[in-house]
This record gives sequence, structure tokens and C-alpha cells, in this order.
Amino acid sequence: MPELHISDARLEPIAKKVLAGVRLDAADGLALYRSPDLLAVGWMANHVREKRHGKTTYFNINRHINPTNVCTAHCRLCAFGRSPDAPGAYTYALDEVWQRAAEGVAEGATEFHIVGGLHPDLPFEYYLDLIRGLKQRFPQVHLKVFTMVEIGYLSRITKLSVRDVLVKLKEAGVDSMPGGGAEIFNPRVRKVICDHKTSGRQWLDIARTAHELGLRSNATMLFGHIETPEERVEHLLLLRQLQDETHGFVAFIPLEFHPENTALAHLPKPTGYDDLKCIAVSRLLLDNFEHIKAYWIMLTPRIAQIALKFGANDMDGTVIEEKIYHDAGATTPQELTRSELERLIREAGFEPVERDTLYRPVDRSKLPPLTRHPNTTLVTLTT
Ligand code: V47
Repeated sequence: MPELHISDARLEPIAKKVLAGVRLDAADGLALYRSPDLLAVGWMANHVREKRHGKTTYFNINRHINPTNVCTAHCRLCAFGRSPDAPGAYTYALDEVWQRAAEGVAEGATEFHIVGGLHPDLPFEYYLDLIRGLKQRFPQVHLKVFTMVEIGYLSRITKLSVRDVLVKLKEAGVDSMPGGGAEIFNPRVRKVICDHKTSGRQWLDIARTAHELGLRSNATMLFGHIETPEERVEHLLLLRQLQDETHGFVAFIPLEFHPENTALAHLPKPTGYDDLKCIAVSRLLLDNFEHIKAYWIMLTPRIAQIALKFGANDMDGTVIEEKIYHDAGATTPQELTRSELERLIREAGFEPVERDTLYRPVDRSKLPPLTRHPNTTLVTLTT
């Protein structure tokens, strides 16, 4: 590996810790965020990444399904949620969910990633039927379903405890949970960007309960709006603390805020510099998270590719039909083919490995043949 050149002297003691495998603290996290020396921060993050994963970079073949965009939370950060009677509001009948899922399976999906709005009228049975129906029809596909925020909402509307909601969902067939809704845990920030939603403390408590029940989950951080570097560090360290306790988190995904079509549209758009910094700092502070994802939908395939050298070891998936970021003005394509993902990874000097949701390598020769070859979709990279 080439040598580390540090132009910011404040990073020297941190680099020593990183090379010695010593855990970083909050002050180190702040120094990393404040340092203009992006390349040195990236070098350190890549050092940790390559020590753990070598040249391996994971991706998966997945299908996103958002059963409804009707949402009572009205978060300022969000361009996806709608009032029930607003133009563009939709809720899928279960048959539409099966149809989308079947399309995903035809593309070779090993995972359904399912999240939606906090619908005022849908009964808990709708969600249970949705899970049971998917499990029955596609037992081989991993169900990564519902954020901590949705679980908190289902607990409120059913008057069941969070634990009981999770137990019922697990019995219905939920295998693990995505990491959304974490945003920034600090209450000052939540008051502005997602006032009526599950608090940061509740998000962490729900994740703890899920992990105790054997449901693993991901975690996210939404950055690039009104949060300070201190609030980012606090967020990451709260996740690290919970991970020390439960070891239930699978991957961490830093999510860049897209302001378009949201109530925060006046905020500046994110930058590649901040994207790479966030990826690198998360790799360095979250020493007990195995996987850091460069979610290309949000970062653009170009930045996601570079992020692989800044600490990320996963590109997420082929996705198909992404709505949350595209409603917020994302100009990335809605899907990438397997061969596009592999090319991006190889070109950056890494080895692509298809994984399942829990990062076990996927052996395609043991799976049923695809009805639609995953490389037939031609995608033009627009950014
Ligand atoms: O929870 C919403 C964020 C998340 C906007 O677990 C926005 O594998 C930017 O959690 N601009 C959903 N972000 C996406 C998510 C995710 C994505 C990929 C993989 C996984 C995983 C999880 O997107 C929301 C929220 O934090 N979000 N609106 C917006 N305007």
C-alpha cells in the first residue's frame, strides 16, 4: 500500500491510533470531520477496509418495494410521503406487491427491501398478509422489511408493545430490517427535519429489541442538512455503543440528503467531498461494523465507485424502482445491471462478490435459472 502523507498535523495522533488498531474517540471523530485533508482521512479508512476485507467488494441483486407513499409523519426531509388525497398518493393492493416481487425474482433478486409511509388507515393485518404472502410465494428470498420508525408506528396503532409487533412480524416471515429512519439522533435536528417521527432514543431502543429477538438490521445516518459535525459524531458513537451491546447491526449506510421537492429545498445540495468524508469517518469510528455501504442510488455510481477507496466495501444492489431518492430529485438511474456494478467495482481495483443480505457469497449455480437475464437491461449513467 502507498505511504500515508498527512498535510494536517492534527491527524497525526489519529493515524497512529488507526495503524495500531486503537479505538477512536469523539474528539478524534470531530478532528476527522473538520480536517481539510480528505486524502489522508480516506487513506486511513481504506487501510482499515483493506485489512478487514482485502480487495473484496460486495453487491447484491435486490428489489425495492414501497407498498405505500401515504404518510402521516410529514417529515421536512422527505419528498416521498403524501397525504392520502394528495396527487400521486398510492397504496398497492397485495396483488401489485406480488407482481413487483415476481419481477424482482425474475431478475435474480435474493432480497426484497420493503419500506413505506406511515399510513393512517392500513390495518396491521395488511402488513402481516404482505409478509406472509411474500414468504409463501418466494420462500428463497430474504425479506428485509420495515424501519424502526414503521415498527414504532405499528406499535402505536395496534397498542401492542414494540416487542410484540416484532415477534408477530418475525413469525410472519420478516428476516431482517433495513437501516432507514435513523436520520440524526439528536433531538435538536429531529425537531427540524422530522418533527413527528420516532425519536432517536426510540429508534435505538427498537433496534435493541429487534436484535434481542434475533432480527439483525442495518443502520443509517442522513447527513448534509442542518446537522453539525458534533451531532454526526454523537450519532455514530450511539450506534457504536449499541453495536457493542447487541452485535446486531449488519451494515452502516451513510445517506446523503437530497433537498429537492422537500420542505428543506432551500438547503444546498450535497457535495462529493462531504460524501467521501462521511464514508471514511464512518469506517474509522464504527470499528465494530463489518460493512460500510456506498449506496450508489444516493451517491451516484461515480462517487460510490470512488467511495470504495475511502472505506466502503459494499455497493448495495441492483435496486430496481427506487422512489425515495428519485422523488427528492436524484438523477441516478433506478437500476444498475449486475455487469455495470461489477465493472464499476473492478475498475476501482476491487473484486466484486455477489452477496445475500447477511453477506454470504451467492453461488448462482445453485439457484434456479433466471427468466430475465440480469444483463439485458441497458442503463445509461446520467451523472
Ligand atoms: O429513512 C428520505 C432517507 C431513507 C430523503 O438498510 C432521504 O440496506 C435523502 O434507509 N434525501 C431510506 N434521504 C433509505 C434507506 C436505505 C437505503 C438503502 C439501503 C438501506 C439498507 C437503507 O432515506 C430514509 C431517510 O433517511 N431519505 N428522504 C431525502 N429527501
